[in-house]
Amino acid sequence: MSFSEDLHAALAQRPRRISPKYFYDDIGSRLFEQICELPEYYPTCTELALLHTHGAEMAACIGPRAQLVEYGAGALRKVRGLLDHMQAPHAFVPVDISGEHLLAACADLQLAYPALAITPVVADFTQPHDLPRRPVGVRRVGFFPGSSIGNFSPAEALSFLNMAAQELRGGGLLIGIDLIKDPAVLHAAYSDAAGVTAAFNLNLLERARRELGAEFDATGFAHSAFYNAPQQRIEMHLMSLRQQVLSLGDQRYEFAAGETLHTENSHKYSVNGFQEQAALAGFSAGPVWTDARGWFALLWLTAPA
Ligand code: AVJ
Repeated sequence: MSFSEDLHAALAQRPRRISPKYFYDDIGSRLFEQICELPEYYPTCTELALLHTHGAEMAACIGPRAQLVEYGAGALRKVRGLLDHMQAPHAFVPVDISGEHLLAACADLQLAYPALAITPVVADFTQPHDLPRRPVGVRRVGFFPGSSIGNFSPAEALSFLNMAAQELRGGGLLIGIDLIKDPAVLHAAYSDAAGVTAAFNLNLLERARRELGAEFDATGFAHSAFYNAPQQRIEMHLMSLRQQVLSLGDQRYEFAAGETLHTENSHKYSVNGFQEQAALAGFSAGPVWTDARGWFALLWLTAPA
């Protein structure tokens, strides 16, 4: 499905919702990198600190001669905390949907690690994809940082874990998850004072204007982010501030005042809860690294044999 097809489908259904993967055009990817620098957005700095402090222990779990597969590679900053300690890595295989961004990040990484074999794969890792073959004696290990798995519903998370369990058979998975915490902390992180998250959310509509010629009044939509406690997730919406029409192609989509386009879920987990999900896919729980505040965790999961 293309952005155009998915956006039409999103606008035609009720409630209206679209995949957060459409946030990440060039401008959106840059806005996300700005989010990662925000004082309120704790996941990135917390996870980087964990990788920095415990990278050697994590690399010990990964083991020698590993083919390290990163799912949804962004700027490739985090993997450095592992590469600095990995013993004779066989290859690094970042998989990302945004080809240009991926290749630029790989070029940067190669400068810092000239001896490393980097084999980028441009693909949507939630769909069937090919990876470079794994020679005998090479362990394949997954790296899924950033709590990106939080974008999936629990059912989608399980199908990702099932796919990963097959792909990483005999190896393991190092995964970052955002932990359940005071909603006030979450609200600040997803509605930052500088308005960067709002711009990131609204960029979805701006992207539709740029790429698809959508017509609408940008001042008619507001960023809304809140913690849905029973569902254990942050929800982001674009909320129409008044009755208005958004035109896309030859369709006119009417919004009532207060109506929303649901753009993202970001699920929060407990360590135990996540380990139980992973066990359903055949992973067994290993070491867990978490910060002193208990806000974020990196989990080692051993893949089935
Ligand atoms: C990239 C999905 C991990 O859920 O925190 C950040 C995306 N959205 N601020 C997250 C995001 C708004 C982020 N993930």
